[in-house]
Amino acid sequence: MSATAPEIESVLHEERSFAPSPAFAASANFNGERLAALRAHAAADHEGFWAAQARTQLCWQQPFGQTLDDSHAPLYRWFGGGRLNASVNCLDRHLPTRAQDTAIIFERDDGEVQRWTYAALHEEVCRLGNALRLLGIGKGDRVVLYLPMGVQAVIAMQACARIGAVHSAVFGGFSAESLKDRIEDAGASVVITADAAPRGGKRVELKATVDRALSAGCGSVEHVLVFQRLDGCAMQAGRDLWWQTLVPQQATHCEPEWVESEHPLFLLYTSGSTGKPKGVQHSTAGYLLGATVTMQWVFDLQPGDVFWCTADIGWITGHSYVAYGPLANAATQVIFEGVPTWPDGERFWRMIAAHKVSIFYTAPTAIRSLMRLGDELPARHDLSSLRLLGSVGEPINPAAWLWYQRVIGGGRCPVVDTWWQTETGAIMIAPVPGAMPTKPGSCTLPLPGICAEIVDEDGHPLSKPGHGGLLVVGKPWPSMLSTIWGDDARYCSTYFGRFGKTIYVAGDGAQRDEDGYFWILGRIDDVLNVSGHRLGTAEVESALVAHPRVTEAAVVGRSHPVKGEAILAFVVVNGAREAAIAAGLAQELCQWVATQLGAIARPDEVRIVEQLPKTRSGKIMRRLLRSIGRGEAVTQDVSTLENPAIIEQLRGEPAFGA
Ligand code: 6R9
Repeated sequence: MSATAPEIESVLHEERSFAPSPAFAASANFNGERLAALRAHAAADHEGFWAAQARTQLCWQQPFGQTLDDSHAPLYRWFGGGRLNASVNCLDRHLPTRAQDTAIIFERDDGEVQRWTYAALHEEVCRLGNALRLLGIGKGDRVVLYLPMGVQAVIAMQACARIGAVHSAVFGGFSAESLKDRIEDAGASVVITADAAPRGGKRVELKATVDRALSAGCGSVEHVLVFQRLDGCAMQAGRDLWWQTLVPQQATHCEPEWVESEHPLFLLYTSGSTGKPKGVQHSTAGYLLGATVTMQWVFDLQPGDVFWCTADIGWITGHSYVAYGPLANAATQVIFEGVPTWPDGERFWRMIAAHKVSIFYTAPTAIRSLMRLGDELPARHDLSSLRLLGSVGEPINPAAWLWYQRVIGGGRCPVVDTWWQTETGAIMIAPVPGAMPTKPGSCTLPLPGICAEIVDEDGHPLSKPGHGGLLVVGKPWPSMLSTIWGDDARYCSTYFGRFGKTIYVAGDGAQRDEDGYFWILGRIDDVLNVSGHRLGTAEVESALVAHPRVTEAAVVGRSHPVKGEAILAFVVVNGAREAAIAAGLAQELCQWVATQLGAIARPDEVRIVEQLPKTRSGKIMRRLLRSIGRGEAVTQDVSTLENPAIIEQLRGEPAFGA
C-alpha cells in the first residue's frame, strides 16, 4: 500500500482545531481528567472496564458471571449467565421517579405535536406486548416492522423486546421485493405496518406494499397488524388486524420476558459489498450497553436536555439513538415524521426553536442540502437552546462541518462527528465533547474500550501519521453484532476473514494525524488508486464542494490504461445547470481540484448533474455511479433510489471536462 500523496495531506490534515467553550466544558459530563481515567481503566483491563459499565449502567434480573467468552471467537459472547429485559431498562426502571416526565415529543408531518410521558409510553408498550402474545408471538419469534417514522415504531420495538420477540425493522422506502426478501430470510410470523404515511405532504403507501410482498411468498407470516395513520386500507379477513381495535383492549400490565444477555434483540438488514443484504443480529445486553453509555459520553446527555436524532427508525441510527439509547437514559427526545425541506427549508430550525432542542444529531447530506439554502433561513429562528451538534453516516467535509458549527451552533456548540456502523451497534470513534478539541472533518479518537486501529494490507499497524490504511477493531466490544442471522460462516468471513479471528475489519479506509485523530477516507471500495497513489473519494469530494459553485459531489474511479484508475466526478451546482455547463464550469472544476489537491487528483471528467442518486437514507449510491461511469449496464438493485429518473441523466450526458 502506498502512502497518501503528500499534496493531499494538506487537505486531509485540517489545521483548524476547536476546543470546547469554557461554558460547555464547565458543565460537561467529562473533563480531560475524567476521560483520561476512563481510558486508563479500559486500557489496563478491557473486560473489567466493560463489566463495570454493564453492572452500573444496566439493570439486571440476574447478574452475569462471565464477562466475555471468546472460546468460539469470532463468535464472542458477552455477559454470560446474566438475564435482563431491554424494555424494563428503557421504561420500567424510570417509573418510580420519572413517570410523568416527557419521553417523546412527536411532531407529525402536518405539524401536530403529541407528547408522551414515560408512564403513557410504558402503558402502550405493555398493551402491544400483550396483543402480540395473543397472536402467538413469544420469545425468539421474529416480527417485521414496516412502519413510518413515529411513536408507534418505537412502541413496536419496545413491545417486541418486552416479550423477547426479535424485531426486524425495514425502512418504509424499501420496495415490496426487498421487504419480501427480508421477511423470508427472518422467517417472521407477524408484520406490523401502517395503512399509509404522510411524508413531505405526500402519501406513502405501506400496507399495499406489504400485501404485494406477502402475495409473492412469505409463507411464515400469520398476521399483519395495521396501525391506522391515515384513512385506512384494504384488510384481509383472518390475517389482518387493526392496531386501534386490538391494542386498546389489552391490559396495561405485561410481564417482561427475562432473556439471556446474548438473546437477539433485533435483526437489521444491511447491504454489503456483495450479494443479498445481511441480517445483522444484535444482542440484548451488549447492544443496549453500547447505546446507553454513548449517549452520556458522546452526546453529553444530562437532565433537562431535549435530544433530537433525525434518523429514521429503519436504520441503525434510529435504533440506537431513537428507540433505545435515549429511553435507556430517561431522556426527553423529539421524533419527527416528516422531511427537513417540507413545507420549507426552515422546518428543522423551526422545530429546534419550538421544542427547545439542546442536542441535535443529523447527517451530512441533510446539512449540505440545508446549507445551500442560505444562512438567512436558520437566522430567522432562535437556536439558542442548542448546546451540542452531531453528524453521522458519511464523511462530513470541513466546509459543511464549519457551517454547521458556525451558523447552526452559533460557534458555541461542539460538533461531534461520529463514526460507526450497523454492525458496531453504537458509536465507536467520536469526540467526548467536554474533554477534547474537535477538528472539522475528523471523527477524532476511539471511545474508551474501543480498540480501533489502522493497519496496512498485511495487517501491520500503521503508526505513522498520514498513512492511509484499513480501519480495524482489534478487540471485541459489547455492542458488536453477534452474527449474521442464520449464517455464522458469512459473519466470520465478512468481518474476520482477513487478519484472523480477533480483528474486525470495518470495510472503511482511514488515516491518523499527528494527534492520533482518525480521518475516515470512505469505504475501502471507494478508495481510488490513481497512478499508485491512494486517494479517498471523500478527499476529492471535499475539494469539489469547497468550490463556491458546487453544492454536492460524488467521485468514483474508472479504469484507466495508464493510471490504473481515473477519477470521474458527478457534481450538483448552485444556479442554473445549463449555464454552468455552457460556461465551462466542468473544466474549471478539474483545474480547481488539481490546484486544491495536486495534479494527481485531477478528475478526468466532471459531469454536472441535477441530482445525485441516493438511497432513501441519504447515502450516495456509488456502485451505481461506478457502473454508469464505466458505461456498464446498471445491474444494481435500484429499488431504494429516491429519484430513479436521474439514472438517464447521469448516463446520457455527453462528457465534459478535461
Ligand atoms: C451509522 C451508520 C456505515 C458506513 C461506514 C462508513 C460510513 C458512518 C461515518 C461514516 C465517515 C462518519 N460512515 N459514519 N463515514 N464519517 N462519521 O451510518 O451505519 O448505515 O451501517 O453505514 O457509513 O463508511 O462504514 P451504516
